[in-house]
Amino acid sequence: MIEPDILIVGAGFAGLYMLHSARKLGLSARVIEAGQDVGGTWYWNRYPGARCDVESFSYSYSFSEELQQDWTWSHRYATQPEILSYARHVADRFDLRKDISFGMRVTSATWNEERLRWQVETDKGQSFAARFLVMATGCLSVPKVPDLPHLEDFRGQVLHTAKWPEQGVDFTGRKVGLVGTGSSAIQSIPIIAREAGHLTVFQRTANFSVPAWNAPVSPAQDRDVKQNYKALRAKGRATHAGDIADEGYVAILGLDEKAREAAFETCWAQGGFSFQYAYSDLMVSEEANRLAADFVRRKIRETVRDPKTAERLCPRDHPLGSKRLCVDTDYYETYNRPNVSLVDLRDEPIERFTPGGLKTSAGQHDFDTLVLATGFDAMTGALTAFDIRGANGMQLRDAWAGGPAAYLGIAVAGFPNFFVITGPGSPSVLASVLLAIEQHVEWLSGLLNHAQTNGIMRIEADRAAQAGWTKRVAKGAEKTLFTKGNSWYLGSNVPGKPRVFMPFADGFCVYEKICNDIAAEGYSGFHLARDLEIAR
Ligand code: N01
Repeated sequence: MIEPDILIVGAGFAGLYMLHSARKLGLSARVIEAGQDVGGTWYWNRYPGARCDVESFSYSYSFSEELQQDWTWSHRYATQPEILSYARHVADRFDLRKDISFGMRVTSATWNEERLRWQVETDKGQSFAARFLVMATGCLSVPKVPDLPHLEDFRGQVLHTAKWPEQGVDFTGRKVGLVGTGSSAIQSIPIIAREAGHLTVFQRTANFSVPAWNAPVSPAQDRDVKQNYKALRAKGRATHAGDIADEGYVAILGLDEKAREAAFETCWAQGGFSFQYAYSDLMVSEEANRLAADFVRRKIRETVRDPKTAERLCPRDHPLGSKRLCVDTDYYETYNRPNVSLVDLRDEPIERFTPGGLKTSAGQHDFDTLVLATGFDAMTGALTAFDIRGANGMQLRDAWAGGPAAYLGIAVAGFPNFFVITGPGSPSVLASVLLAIEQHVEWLSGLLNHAQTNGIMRIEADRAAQAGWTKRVAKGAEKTLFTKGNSWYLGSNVPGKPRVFMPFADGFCVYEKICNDIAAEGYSGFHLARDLEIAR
């Protein structure tokens, strides 16, 4: 039995930084990682075209000045292999690997009130008893294969974007069917189309996508960012999106038609999330959102030559941004290729899979390779995938049967000494995730340090404080248009999952201030107990 101070689940960016921070506190730590290497999401998501659609200068650690000065990003948006090399570099640079068990999965975690430790079992038979359990399992780490009728009848190769074979897939000459039009699909479709004999995209919901305009980082740009990193990072922390990109506060409804079109064109030309970050009313006013959505629909019609296909690609049933905005390179252009066709599953629903493809209400579609770009059981999937039993034997999945509740999105009432990095109820996926991770790890390190110095052995979120926080998160989301689309933010893609908007929508800067105030008040909303107090 190994008895570390902290057991961390996951060696993605959250787990790596948590390990590094635990060591700095003088705590012993062990990381359990199912993959054979570090990287988390970037280890598993190797599909063609996988790259980060948040800019590299934001999607990188800021905690080490030496690291950010030494590492050079090749492109505005880094590819999956480059981000994976970065994670490996971090692991080596800070000598993290020696405290990571690779190829091992946690199967259960049970709180032992007498020992004030988490008893953790793994699929390799190795047991751990840790004072603190930190879930660094990621928000998008449990791939979702939907219930597709008679999928088992299909005789060809079936691939999921989030479980891509390490050796890659050669699509040359193949007939490919691809289900989904979220970020993973929108990144992979243009690349697969270039290789495949034919690609048929099966779309259920048309999605909004804006151009990435990806480009190499020039030496001058690299120099400039490195000289100004400190200020840029501070700027990022002060924004709602937690991103170093400019965050405008222009109200779309405050602009006349000419100014509005010019503003949309400017954002379009900048590319990426600036289109969402630029406006103060985009996610709160239906009218403002419709104007922006109309602009994107016009761009789709200008790009896609076949008017019928263009119309199918125009999203109509949700506000722009309510399903996560996609950022692409040549996505809409790809539908001008003669070897690409689009099937709208709203017009012709899937009836069943067949040995050679699938049959919709309109007829048979043949393919020999199926790509499922069908997403994840987001935000809670990894936390409810195995048995986590807190005080009184309560299971986390039962505690969350009506939807997740976590104080600050980091701690759960009834689950002492248990913490979630970027959990539901924190900005997480609505912020630049690397910064969201850093903020959580640093805040938690402050709490653990407080516990160390004050002899605190047991930390638990107060139930009433948690209920208040959950209400606040829901209220924040209700003020926005985020709740108006069927998205994984709401768990809509998982049948039976309670419809709860999971991220904190009021903004990263707002959230960080609340966390800091709570720390300054001596961690209000937490029960902090010394060993002796518990014994009494
Ligand atoms: O998954 P998704 P994803 N029949 O859930 C469709 C992050 N990410 O892997 O919308 C037919 O967005 C589903 O249709 P619908 C990013 O945060 C980041 O693409 O439910 N279709 C949808 O079109 C992203 O948002 C990067 O109607 C079915 C698609 O499958 C998140 O991961 C890159 C279906 C799933 O889209 C998830 O993206 C990639 C069915 N039964 C991903 N079931 C970066 O660059 C599902 N679909 C950082």
